[in-house]
This record gives sequence, C-alpha cells and structure tokens, in this order.
Amino acid sequence: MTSLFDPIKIGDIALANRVVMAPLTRNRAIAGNVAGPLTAEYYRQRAGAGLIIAEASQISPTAQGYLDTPGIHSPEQIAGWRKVTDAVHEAGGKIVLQLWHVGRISHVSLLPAGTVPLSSTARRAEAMTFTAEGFVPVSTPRALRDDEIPGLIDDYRRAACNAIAAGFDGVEIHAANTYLIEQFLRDSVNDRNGPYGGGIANRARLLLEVAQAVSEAIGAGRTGLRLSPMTTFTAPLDSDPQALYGYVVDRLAPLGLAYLHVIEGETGGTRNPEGKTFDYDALHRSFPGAWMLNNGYSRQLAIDSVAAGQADLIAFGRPFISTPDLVRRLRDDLPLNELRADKLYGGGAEGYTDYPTLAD
Ligand code: 8OZ
Repeated sequence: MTSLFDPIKIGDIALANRVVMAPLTRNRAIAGNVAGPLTAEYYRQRAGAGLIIAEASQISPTAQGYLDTPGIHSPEQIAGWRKVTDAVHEAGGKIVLQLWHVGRISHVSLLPAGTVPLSSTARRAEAMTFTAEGFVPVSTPRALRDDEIPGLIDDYRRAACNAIAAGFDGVEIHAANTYLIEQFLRDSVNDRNGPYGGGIANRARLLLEVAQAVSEAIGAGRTGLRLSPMTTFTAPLDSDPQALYGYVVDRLAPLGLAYLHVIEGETGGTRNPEGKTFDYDALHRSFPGAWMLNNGYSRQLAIDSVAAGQADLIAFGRPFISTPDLVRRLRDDLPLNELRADKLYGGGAEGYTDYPTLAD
C-alpha cells in the first residue's frame, strides 16, 4: 500500500513525499511586486513538503488583481524568486511557481495606467478585491479580442521560462478559482462568439493552448495545472461541469503533464457543497500523470486517499501556513499550531515566518 510519506516522481521532478504545500496568496511582496527575503525564509521553513507550489504570481502587469502579490515578469522579480528557490533547494525541497492571470478580478488602481481588467467578457464580476485603498468592488473589464490571445499565450510562455530562470523546478498553470482561464471555460461567464466562445471545445481552447505553449517551452514534465470544477468564488458554476472538465482532462491527458491538481468542492470551504455532486474519480481515470487532490484534508483522509489510490499527492493549505514542519507532524501524528487568520493577507513576519516548528 502506498503511503503519504513515500517518495514519488512526478514528470521530471522527484519528490521526497506526497505532502504538497498548496499555493497560498499572502500579499507580502516588496516594492516592484518582488518576493523578498521574508518570503524566502517562509518557503525555506516549509521545505519539508514533498513539493511547494509557490503562491499565484502574475505573468504580466495586466495579470495582477490584488495588492502586493508577486510577479514573474520583470528581472527584479526573477532575482527575488531566485533567492527563494535557492533557499528551498538548500533545505532539500522542491518548488514550482503558480502562473496567474486574474482576468476580470482586478481593479484599475492595480493595473498599468489607462488600462482595465481583461477577460473573456465585458461583464463585471460581483466580487471585491484588495487595493491600496482597502477592499473595493472589482472594475468593469474589457473583453479580449481574438487577435490578442496569441500575445496572452506568449505572456504565459515567457512567465514559465522566467520561472525556470529563477530556479523553479516547474510551474503550475492556475486554471482554477474563477480567474482568467476559468472565465473562458465557464458558460456562466464566457459570452463570446468566435473561436474562444460558444461550445465546450471553444471555451477550453485558451486553457489547452496555454498548457501546450508552456509544456513546449519548459517541458511537460515540469508543467502542472490546477482546476476547481465546483468552486463559485467569483462566478457561478458552468451549466455542465462534468462535461466541461471531463473534456478538459481528456484533452490534457496526451500532453504528458507532470501533474493535475484538483480542488474538491468550494475552494477553502466545504468539500461537499449541498445539492452539487461531481465525479472527480471520473477525471482521475482519464489522466495518466500524477493526481493531486486538495481541500480540507485531515491527516487520516490524506493517508487513506493515497493508500486507496484515489490520489498520488495531497495538497494542504492552511495547515502549512500554521505549521512549517507539517510533514513531520503528520507522520508522527502530532498536533498542529493554531492558525492566526487575521495575519493571512499582507503585513510582515507576524503570522508568516514566526510559527514554531517542533525543533523550536
Ligand atoms: C485568496 C486571496 C486572493 C487570491 C486563489 C490566488 O484563490 C487566489 C487567491 C486566494 O487562487
């Protein structure tokens, strides 16, 4: 029987165990949206994870949607991330970067002067974002023209190459949580005509072109992708999630990606939204790479899921924030530190790099 604590090779990346640190937005980038020394220390402390998925990072200036999130498009950002990856590698860990375009979940104050958020649609989301002025409603977006899509795909490709230049072991394409790629996927948001709107094949086209471009640029064995079929964070569900995400996974299967990362239920919320069922195992059966599941896993559920072959890897979010040495605590069945929920977003070391390990 496979153990959560057994090593595994996912694509080209060899992991010491199957406990993954989920990507977690912490809004602590320094000037220029650079990952600073505190961020290097934060990830170094968590290098016991089999894999760290570093927080969602904007692929271009137009891809940002919240204050003080890191980017992966400038030389200074690459240099900042290099210190992070060196620290994690020196501590024996592996780390990939999550590539992010927020789409319409942004505010003009966070974007290049004179620009508005970009999406599949010109309809504003019923959502808030965090800016220098605090929480504000997101701005009304502009629908990307079809002739702008190749440039967008180039931004993903360049960001992936930048991540490799910064020393990451790979990247995770963020196609979850109702950001840009999911704004194309779902018929609840995408109101386009033409090659990127209408039926499932057209709505999935951007995701598949991004996955193809990134895989070609840095190797499929260094490329993962995250989905959240039942998350309603800033947009309603698709009218037929099983068909949509089933199609997506069928088309991703031949690319040879290192892994697929699937959030079950509502991201950060219930694993079983009332009245909404989704067959995640059906997706798993059609994907040949490593299968990573996430959302509210307890120690026992994680151990059982890996032992039963339902998942190859389990990603933990909040437990990794509070407990840097989470793998050791899970292995020895020891209690975790308490999470300081008021320190999740923004600020400094408090609630970021000051959680104790057992060794402390
Ligand atoms: C929390 C706050 C801001 C962004 C996601 C990147 O949900 C995020 C995010 C989470 O994927």
